[in-house]
Amino acid sequence: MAQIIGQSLPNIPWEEPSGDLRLPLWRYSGNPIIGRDGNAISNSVFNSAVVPYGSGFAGVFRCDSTAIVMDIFPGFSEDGIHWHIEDEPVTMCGAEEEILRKEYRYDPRVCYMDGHYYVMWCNGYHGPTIGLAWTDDFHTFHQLENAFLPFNRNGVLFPRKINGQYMLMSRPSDNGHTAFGDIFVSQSPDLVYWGKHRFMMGATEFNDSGWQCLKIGPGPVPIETDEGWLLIYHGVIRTCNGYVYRMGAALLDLDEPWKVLFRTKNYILGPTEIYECVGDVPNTTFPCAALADADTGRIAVYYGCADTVTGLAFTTADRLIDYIKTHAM
Ligand code: BMA
Repeated sequence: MAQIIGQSLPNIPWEEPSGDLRLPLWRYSGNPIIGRDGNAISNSVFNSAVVPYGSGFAGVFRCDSTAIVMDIFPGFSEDGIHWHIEDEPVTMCGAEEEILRKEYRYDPRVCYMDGHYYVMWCNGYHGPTIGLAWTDDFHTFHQLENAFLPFNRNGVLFPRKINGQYMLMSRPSDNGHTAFGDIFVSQSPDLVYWGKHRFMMGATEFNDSGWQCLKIGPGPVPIETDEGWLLIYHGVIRTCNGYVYRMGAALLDLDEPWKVLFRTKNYILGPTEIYECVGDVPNTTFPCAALADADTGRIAVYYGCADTVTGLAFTTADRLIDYIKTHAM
């Protein structure tokens, strides 16, 4: 039995699978849980992040407006399924006017660490880079320096220091719909200065694992288990109809998390449902958050569907880790 190392979460959203599963993840029967009209201004609500908060849950949501302007918004929920997303975007405070200047913000992740909730997102600063902030209440957000120079996307913190260092995954990119991408880990003593960059894993050869042969990027904040860090990530293939985004999973070394122990050859979930295949960017399943219950091993994954709505899928640490090992590259 793989053991999740973390908090118990008896109120984790949950539904048992029905029928035989071909894949280790199964979808919530009420998907999508958030529609494109999730708040007053939204054209679409997707690629968003949630965490346990108080007796319920809080999150930071990507809402693209009906002007198609990308920004992030606080949201709250009692049960992790029904969400109230605020109509005003996250406002940041911080020391440097230069860093507070807003271009665009998207694809947030949230991680609880050292008594604060840290938010990472793709932050426009003369091109996409990794924005960082912390909050205690999801109303006042304290912005830190951008972690990197542009161009970079998919910044995802590990939820604790490892060997005395904060660790941040990222996916260096270009300024467009990047046609390449590998995952790196960077280290910092203070969440400001990042270095000691290590290659973690890259896109595959088409003939080895076609669904992740163009680019990959980290998804939710990794889940610590006694078998390694459990990472859910996205992988992309370019087809004659454009990019297709699916999900994979890997187990990473606990002390040197850029060392990949196992990585799935098969995807663990991909766009097959109508709300994943039809929308503003068809054929996209893009995971950005996972809740985990250390007592039962239950995991609930939040993912963007077709860049339009938000879905929920379930697995357990046992089932997913077994799948990773038995379907490794
Ligand atoms: C990526 C990001 C994601 C998006 C995906 C598919 O480059 O912009 O936010 O889900 O493309 O459009």
